[in-house]
Amino acid sequence: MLKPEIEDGQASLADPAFRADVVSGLARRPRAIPARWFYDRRGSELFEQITDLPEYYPTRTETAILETICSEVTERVGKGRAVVEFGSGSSTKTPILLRCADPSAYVPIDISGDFLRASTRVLAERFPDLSMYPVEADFMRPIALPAAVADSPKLGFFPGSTIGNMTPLMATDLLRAMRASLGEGAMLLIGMDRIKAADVLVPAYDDAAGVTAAFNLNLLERINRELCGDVPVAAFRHKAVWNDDRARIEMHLEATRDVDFTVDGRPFAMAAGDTIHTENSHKYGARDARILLRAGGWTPVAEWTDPDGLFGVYLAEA
Ligand code: AVJ
Repeated sequence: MLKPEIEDGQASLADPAFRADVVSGLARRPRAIPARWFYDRRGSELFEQITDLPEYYPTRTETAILETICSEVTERVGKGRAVVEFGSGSSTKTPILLRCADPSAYVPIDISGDFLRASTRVLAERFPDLSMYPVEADFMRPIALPAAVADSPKLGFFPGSTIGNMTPLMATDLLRAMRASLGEGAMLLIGMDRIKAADVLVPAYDDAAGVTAAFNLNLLERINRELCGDVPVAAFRHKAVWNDDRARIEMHLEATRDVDFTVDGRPFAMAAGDTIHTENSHKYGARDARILLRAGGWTPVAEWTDPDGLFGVYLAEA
């Protein structure tokens, strides 16, 4: 999920989809802006810092699991599959899999062509003999994979608990789309963060050093930078709450006083205590994960966790 941002995020380059999501998200109740907009250059840097925080266990835990299980995964799926990664593959987890799975090809899929090209270039230096076919596409919809990998069985790779950003409805849609994209005989290796005590979960999203707060607040700064906004960022505070009913961490930006501001020339008002919902991070127990996979058209065949049961990695077949 760590993304090498290319452009500088100047106002002239505002993405029309960002504009539309922000304007409609601020107009709706409850206010909500999709989490994907966190990742401009600054947001990607801050996310990288989050992954090193003592409180943020997911990245280091999943990386350790993948290192431990990689040869077992290869035994189960067989060598020579085409590895298809959903996301641009700029994390440190991709090389772990590519090193041991001995794939016939590597196909990273990402909606941002810039991220995709940058991370593929970095990986190509490390794996000069591996054919790589980056695909610029929205992986929420079924994708036609490059003809060069048509005859190889596929191993889908979706690490990072990125699926946790989606509601279960969106997540099952995505799993079905992945199944359709990967075709007959495909397998899927996917990471999902587990449900655990709120006093472990909440600090992971509200760290003592304030990095996650800066990450969340950067969304407002990005709005000001790219959408000609005048949001008074200092009047907002980062909030992370565990929603036990929906088994998810929610991040919000809460107005600490009444505020008026404009974005893209449109006026908005918030009262003290009003929030903008900026992220969901759903957590799945092992059974929940299996049910989610089955609902998405996949049959779970193996699962692994760390010694503390913090994070789950699942292997499923189409
Ligand atoms: C990249 C979506 C997996 O939900 O844990 C980290 C993003 N947000 N801290 C997560 C995130 C706040 C992260 N994912």
